[in-house]
Amino acid sequence: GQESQEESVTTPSTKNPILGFSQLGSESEWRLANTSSIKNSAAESDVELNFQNAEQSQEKQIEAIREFVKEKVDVIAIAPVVETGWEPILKEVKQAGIPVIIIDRLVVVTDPSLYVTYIGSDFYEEGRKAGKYLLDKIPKSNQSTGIVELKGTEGSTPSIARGKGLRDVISSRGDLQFLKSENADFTVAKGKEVMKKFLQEKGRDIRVLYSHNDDMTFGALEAIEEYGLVPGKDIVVITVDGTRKALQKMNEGKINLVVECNPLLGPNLIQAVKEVVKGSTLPKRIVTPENVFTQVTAEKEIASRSY
Ligand code: GYE
Repeated sequence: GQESQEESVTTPSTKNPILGFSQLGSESEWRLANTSSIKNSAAESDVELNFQNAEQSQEKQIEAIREFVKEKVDVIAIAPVVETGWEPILKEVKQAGIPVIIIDRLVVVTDPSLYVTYIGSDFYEEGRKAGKYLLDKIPKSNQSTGIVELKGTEGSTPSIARGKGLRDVISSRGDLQFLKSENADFTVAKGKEVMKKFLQEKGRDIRVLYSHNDDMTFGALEAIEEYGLVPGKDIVVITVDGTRKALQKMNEGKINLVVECNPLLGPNLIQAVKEVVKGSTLPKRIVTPENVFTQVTAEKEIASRSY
């Protein structure tokens, strides 16, 4: 396809494009799958990848980006840990003339020319899907139904938008009530710790858990079982991501709904890098199509999941 066309054109430079990629961390199964996808896609292409893991620190991301500028990489990709605080460093990169691709989570900037494109999921829609399921699952009643929420990293796009999406859908249902909502950083350990606390405080009033990712859900499932309740029955469990392990837990009846969020962004990213290097104009937004899984549809998906 496009590659062979490219090869037939005689270009003076044979230098492979260098991509500096600042990954935000390694907090979850989703993140590990995302990292492998990007590394594998780069390895299969002529793009040379300079990969830096910031372990949840925006400062580290900014340092890595500055280093990429010094090394004069051809393209910089950033999976930003939080949404705000990027304008100054992105201006430095722009001044150096290096194009920026934002991937996975979004940055909030007033000047849209600070990045070329944003590749990632529609997190607001994911939240809406969770909300729609809840409307169907819990029939309107005079008695209120208690919801607890495990949010992801504070200030991160998926956490903000997943929370808002669900709320916007269920807002007209006064019987669906949030008892507790806290950040648990997208990790198993934090998910367990916070869910344990929720149970100590609210006990059996908790009828629904809305967890912003699978890892926090896995921790929460342990907390629920240790408390002596049955996840999936006593507490309706809704999770986001759709790792194989989550689909397996669904198969065991412990999760009621998995809202899919696709981590396999490597092919999209490498394609975008090639286009940018060629000088093509990219759409400002590249969205990944996604599904939901119920206990009925999860089973046949398990075998084919690569993450
Ligand atoms: O849902 C979660 C990860 O930014 C979409 O980050 C990503 C989220 C994903 O830690 O598991």
